[in-house]
Amino acid sequence: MNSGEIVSRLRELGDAFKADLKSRESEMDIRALQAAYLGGKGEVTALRKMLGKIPAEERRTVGQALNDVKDRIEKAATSAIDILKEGASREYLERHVDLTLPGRVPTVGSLHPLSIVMYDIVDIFVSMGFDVVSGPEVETDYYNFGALNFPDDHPARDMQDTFFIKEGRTLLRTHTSPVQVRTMQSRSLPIKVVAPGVVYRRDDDPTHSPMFLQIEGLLVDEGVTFAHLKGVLSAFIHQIFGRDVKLRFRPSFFPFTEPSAEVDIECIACRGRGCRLCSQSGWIEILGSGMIDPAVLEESSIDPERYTGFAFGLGVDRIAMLRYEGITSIKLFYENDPRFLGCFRR
Ligand code: 2NL
Repeated sequence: MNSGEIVSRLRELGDAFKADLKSRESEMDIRALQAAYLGGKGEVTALRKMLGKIPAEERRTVGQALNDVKDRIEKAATSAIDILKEGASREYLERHVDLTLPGRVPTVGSLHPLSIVMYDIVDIFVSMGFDVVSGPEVETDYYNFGALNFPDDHPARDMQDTFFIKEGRTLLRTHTSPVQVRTMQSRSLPIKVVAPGVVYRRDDDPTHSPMFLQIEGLLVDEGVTFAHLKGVLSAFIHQIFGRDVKLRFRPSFFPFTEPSAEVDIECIACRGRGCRLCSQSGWIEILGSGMIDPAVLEESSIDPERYTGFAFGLGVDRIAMLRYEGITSIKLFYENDPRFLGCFRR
């Protein structure tokens, strides 16, 4: 064969490969065909072996034709395989996926109802200039009871009511008041803070959970009176429950405040006429408050002759149950059933 014949045979082989490809239906078949053309026993290789016998000045052209045919065959094989794969995946999709079905809407999380209510309450006090403080959940007897004027034989100090870690020494805080005590002992006056957080008591029934959320507030300055307490707490209640809700301050007792008052609102379910929610009284208790007992100020090195203050505490779960009427058990807030949690949007 002369070099012209070799070149034209190589062209024919390229065309023949393309024609042969049409009858191949798998990647393996295509690769086998490619090997038959380009492999050691293939005709292209046989032609390459003639390269040594042709005149030196013609080798370049023949060599080029050899490279071209190798290139054509490889490219044709690869593109045939790509087309096969694409067809297979489309066929697979059509067989297994119904493209006419509507898309799935991704589920979006939401704040826990107690977090919503907690943030709303905190926001109101922040707007009145209160700072937000926090502290440990495992406390000492001193910060939880001692510094707050609890007598040694107070029932809250009993194993029945408090989770003790070391009897009489460390415990799970039963209110967020220890945070207020720590604040009085570390900050300079005046002090105006709220302490939101989780607290623990040995209670477990439809209206009590062993772990629940509380917010306490504390304001200490010169010249603070019960009128300031009434003003701040009235403003708070009107923002949470609406401008025209009726409220009353009812005398009460706490070891750490004197005088003390509980704040009730007119029952939101019966508007004061009396129903099951308010135990026929027409009123619902919202929070406890009072003027900080001079002994409590003194314990934290604040001079009660110069400074006075008020404090208050409220259960977030209670407020949430009133806001979202129809929640009959506090347990729903802690079971984290997504069907329940999905009902609340801020
Ligand atoms: C309630 C009542 C209250 C306080 C908490 C307090 C804190 C300090 C000093 C004085 Cl450091 N008082 N806190 C005062 C009155 C009532 O909570 O029923 N909470 C759910």
